Amino acid sequence: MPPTAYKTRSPRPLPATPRLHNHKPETTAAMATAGEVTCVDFWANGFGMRARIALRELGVAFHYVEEDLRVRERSELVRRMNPVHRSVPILIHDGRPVCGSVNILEYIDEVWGKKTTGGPRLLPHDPLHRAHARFWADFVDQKVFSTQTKFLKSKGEEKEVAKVELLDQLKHLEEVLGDKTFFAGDEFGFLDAVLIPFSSMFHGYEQHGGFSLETECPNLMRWVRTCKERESVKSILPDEDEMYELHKKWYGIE
Ligand SMILES: N[C@@H](CCC(=O)N[C@@H](CS)C(=O)NCC(=O)O)C(=O)O
Repeated sequence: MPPTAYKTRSPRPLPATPRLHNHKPETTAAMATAGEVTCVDFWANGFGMRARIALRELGVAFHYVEEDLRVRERSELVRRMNPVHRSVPILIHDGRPVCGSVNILEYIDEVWGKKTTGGPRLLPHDPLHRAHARFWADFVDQKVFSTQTKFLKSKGEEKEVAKVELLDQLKHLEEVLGDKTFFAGDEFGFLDAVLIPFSSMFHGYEQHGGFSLETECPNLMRWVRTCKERESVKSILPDEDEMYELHKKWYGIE
């Protein structure tokens, strides 16, 4: 079910001054048609990093509003724009919200991706490749994310089981990537944007599990390094130590 606020014909305007503007709208001609774009997110939210990376990849200027997830209560803006889940990221385009990170990526691609002019776009042109990209994106959300949570939350035998499961899932992705530069080939795209935020926890995985991802998944680690050369990724991914420290607090890891 779409968020009810989406159905509102005349949404209430956003606060005149969002609380934090990390990404000042740029003013090139290519960006003039973007309209008013705001991304509400928390700096360490892997789901939201996807949206922010995609906006940067497609050169869409946007305002950034930080929603501090360390605080229990959700802001009025989040409750109003995503009343169903009260989660971030939320992309607000000309006052109307789009929720759910994968849904947001598809929206960004439909609105700002260059389908016909050969410019940057996220989803592959070929329908079968598009279906594969969506399949593996779902795998990341349904499998990798929940295994990551289990791995970080658990101790002893349960943690060992989750570790094996997580490595197994990462090896699946390693295989899907193969020796390609990016998941869809030579161009950074949808599945790259979906997965690369998880790499900010790879260091945490290694610390927590006592393994080396360079040894276990060399292709994936090469891909991480290549992605991190991109301005879009470099500017959005947080420091890996800070990420792990935050997760340690969240999950009570000693
Ligand atoms: N499936 C959603 C998941 C978003 C989500 O779960 N966001 C969490 C942070 S990881 C959130 O905002 N939680 C609200 C809260 O903690 O109060 C997406 O892809 O956007």
